[in-house]
Amino acid sequence: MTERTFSIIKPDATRRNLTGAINAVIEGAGLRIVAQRRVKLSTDQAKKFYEVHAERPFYGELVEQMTAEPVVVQVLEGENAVAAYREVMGATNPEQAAEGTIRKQFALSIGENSVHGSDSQDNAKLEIAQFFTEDQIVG
Ligand code: DAT
Ligand code: MG
Repeated sequence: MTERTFSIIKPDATRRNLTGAINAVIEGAGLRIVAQRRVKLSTDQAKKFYEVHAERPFYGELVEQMTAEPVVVQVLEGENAVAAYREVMGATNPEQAAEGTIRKQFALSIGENSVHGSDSQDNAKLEIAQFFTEDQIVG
């Protein structure tokens, strides 16, 4: 089924000029970038986005990293896009990420792991709505 997922190219990657290289992996996996914008997240935006992790010990560091430099927010579309993007992203910890995945190739650490991708269709819808209106998504 064709569906959409939400992606963020994180500050560690934009800082190293890796937006194009990461987009090439995304497109190579058959996902279409149907919306994309570069944005500097505010602390409030980053806190809200990662609210589910608020009680975790790494939450403060995560919010700091996500607001340190601009990010690129994206909507990706394709066959089973949520699962397909999680697969091409690789494991959260880059040491455990499979060969050829974005995190294996580009991540610096478990915290600075280059990309975010939604973990379910429900979360994809909620995350997309935090950054894009329907008319900004051109499939
Ligand atoms: P994912 O981004 O693979 O969905 P997650 O939702 O569990 O992973 O965590 C969100 C982000 O929080 C993750 O991309 C990086 C950071 N993070 C997770 N676990 C961490 C840890 N043990 N130490 C530092 N940062 C961590
Ligand atoms: Mg997650």
